[in-house]
Amino acid sequence: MMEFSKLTQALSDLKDDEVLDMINDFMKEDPDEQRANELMKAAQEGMAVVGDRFERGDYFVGDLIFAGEILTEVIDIIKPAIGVKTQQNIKGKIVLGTVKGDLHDIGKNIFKIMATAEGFEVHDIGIDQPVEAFVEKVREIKPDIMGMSGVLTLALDAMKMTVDGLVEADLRENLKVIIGGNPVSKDASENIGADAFTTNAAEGLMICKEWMQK
Ligand code: B12
Repeated sequence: MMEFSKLTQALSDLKDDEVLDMINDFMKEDPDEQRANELMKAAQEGMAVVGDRFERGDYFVGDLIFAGEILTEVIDIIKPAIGVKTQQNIKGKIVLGTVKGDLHDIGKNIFKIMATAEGFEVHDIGIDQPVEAFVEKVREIKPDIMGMSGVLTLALDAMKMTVDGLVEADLRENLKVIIGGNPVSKDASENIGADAFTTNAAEGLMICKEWMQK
């Protein structure tokens, strides 16, 4: 059985071979969705340590890049476990993207894998997306939900501007907005004008499913 704390440790120490060996062994356990989500949490904690070490000057940008590459490989391997198709056949549409100024996309991609597997039609517009890109996609697709991702503190301003842009374009009504990423909080969510916030993709998915059932 995988010990999640060991994964957090190996990832934060950037021991790529060790991490990948652990992940491959984990997949042999035939993990259910809950175990896969626990693994995601452990990986997220490992990335937080990487971030802290970067802030302290022990790690450099190259280390952030490397950590991102390791986690992307991890997600690729565990995709079958986190993207488990259910019988629910939800028909909702989601427009998803990382907001202007922010290039981080691993968390967004995790949410996309989970939501797609759950039956949502996800339109991912990518990273560093300006207000107009979200507004145009919402106008075109007429989604039930718009998801914004961002891990920089600055992303919160971009999220607010994006919601303001939707209001200006008269597209905010009949649309649920959820924000995700490290800096989001209840206060930030209220200030941005979102309907929900989360720092956990599985929780975000649950919120979206509840919205569709109403
Ligand atoms: C990897 C990484 C990078 C990689 C990103 C690679 C990639 N493809 O994404 C690279 C090297 C590109 C990078 C660059 C930079 N980074 Co960086 N990075 C990180 C790091 C270590 C991990 C991020 C990550 O992937 N976390 C793991 C994922 C799984 O977690 P998550 O994003 O929170 O996502 C989860 C949930 O939040 C949720 N979720 C996320 N989005 C959404 C959306 C929706 C709709 C929903 C429902 C859910 C959801 O689901 C996910 C799974 O549960 C963080 C540290 C940290 N604490 O996060 C720093 C961090 C975010 N980076 C930081 C910095 C400073 C930078 C740079 C400025 C460095 C530099 N000097 O160049 C640049 C900025 C580039 C830019 N303009 O965006 C700072 C930000 C500080 C701040 N307060 O703003 C951090 C916090 C590190 C630190 N402690 O200093 N970075």
